[in-house]
Amino acid sequence: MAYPFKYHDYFDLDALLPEEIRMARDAVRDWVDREIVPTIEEHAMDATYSRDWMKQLGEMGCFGPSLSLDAGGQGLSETGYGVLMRELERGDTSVRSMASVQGSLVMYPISAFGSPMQKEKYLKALGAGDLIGCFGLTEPDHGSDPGGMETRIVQDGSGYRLSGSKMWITNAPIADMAIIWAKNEEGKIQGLTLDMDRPGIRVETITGKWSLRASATGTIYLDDVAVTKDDFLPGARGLGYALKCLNKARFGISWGAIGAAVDCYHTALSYALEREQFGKVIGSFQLIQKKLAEMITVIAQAQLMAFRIGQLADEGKVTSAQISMAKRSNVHMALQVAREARQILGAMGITSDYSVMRHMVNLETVITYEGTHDIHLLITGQDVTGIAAYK
Ligand code: TGC
Ligand code: FAD
Repeated sequence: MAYPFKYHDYFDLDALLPEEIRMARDAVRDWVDREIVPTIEEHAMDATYSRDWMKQLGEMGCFGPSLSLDAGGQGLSETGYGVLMRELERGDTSVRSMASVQGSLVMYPISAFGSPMQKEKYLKALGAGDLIGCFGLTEPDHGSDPGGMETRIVQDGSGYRLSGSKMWITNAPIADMAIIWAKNEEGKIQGLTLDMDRPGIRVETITGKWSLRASATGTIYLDDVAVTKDDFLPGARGLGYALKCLNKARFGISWGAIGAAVDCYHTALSYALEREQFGKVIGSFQLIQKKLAEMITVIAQAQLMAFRIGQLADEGKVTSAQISMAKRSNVHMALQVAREARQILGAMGITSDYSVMRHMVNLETVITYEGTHDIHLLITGQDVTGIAAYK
């Protein structure tokens, strides 16, 4: 095994992967170890990122890996997509977020709901990382309830005008184009593609984040932006189409969170086997072993859930409720593992000498974006009772 210690796969699930996915996994693993691990603490401390990451992620096929080659993807399975997100998030959630947004929230809707012109214009360039996309659904007053959005498309002669604002948008400050969701005059939600250099678009970077510090997050202000029917995603009319994109990204997150958890576990295990107190390594104390044993148990459970939803997705059978359960459960698991790992490291756990505090604060975003922990619980509640308790 190439990584006998660093990568923890208790039930040897990766042995079930076909060779092409293991090769893609190894390429991404090596890149994370080479490019991300040595620089990420400094980027996170300084709230910076490297634009080169986008191009390099494109070269490795990390954007929409399960989309077809024609659609800018790699033609891998959905499981393959999950594996790559897991590898990226072992480095940092910010990097996995870049890939989630570009592949699942920008390329996927264009490939599934776009016009031939939109596909031609954007897909290959996005897949290669030559263009950067973002996805604007959330608004200042509408997060969990995107159906209440206030961004509007109104007819203006032969064209239309788009007005409103989108907040908390990953990659907005560096994006060349956006997928924007807005209501038309009949109150129907419509998806659009929008080049960010259009007059009337202004982006403000959100500063002061303690989480996802190596990711650019912004607010997009849309002030009477001129759009035409050619900008509409012809196949995306209704909130359900935005939610279909979220299913793809949530699936990737349910795998990605495992990467963050594995890195925290690995760090804690290594530390516990070196750090001595009372004349012994702390890993010899029962309470530390209890923490480590419970951590690897919940990681293994999450890996099993991720593999199974991967299989279901590959068979075209996975439901959005199953994805919600996996997103909620695996992100919660990762946050618990990060918190336990931080305790094992004692005071060192709060420093940038180790990755755990960074993962821990990143996971505070992951448990909120793409549907909060409680919204996903209510989706499960609705799935099992048939009653929506969130409205
Ligand atoms: P509701 O009336 O239940 O549904 C509206 C229509 O959508 C259908 N639907 C779905 N379709 C596909 N996939 C899903 N997961 C779906 N869930 C619902 C539904 O059947 C209905 O269809 P139709 O034909 O009857 O019209 O909608 P609602 O307004 O009551 O809301 C339901 C709720 C609360 C579950 C939903 O709004 C929700 O999931 N809220 C959470 C919002 C969210 O996750 N936002 C994420 C923003 S993007 C982001 O965070 C990116 S971070 C990326 C990164 O950096 O990695
Ligand atoms: P709110 O919806 O205001 O929720 C606040 C609290 O109320 C939560 O605990 C929630 O669970 C609870 N709550 C809400 N409704 C109910 C209910 N019915 N029953 C019980 N409890 C409820 N969005 C995008 O569109 N694109 C992006 O690229 C993007 N990137 C993001 C990046 C970062 C770093 C962050 C932090 C967020 C990002 N988001 C993005 C936004 C994200 O999806 C929202 O923050 C999320 O959906 C929650 O919305 P909110 O923050 O407005 O919280």
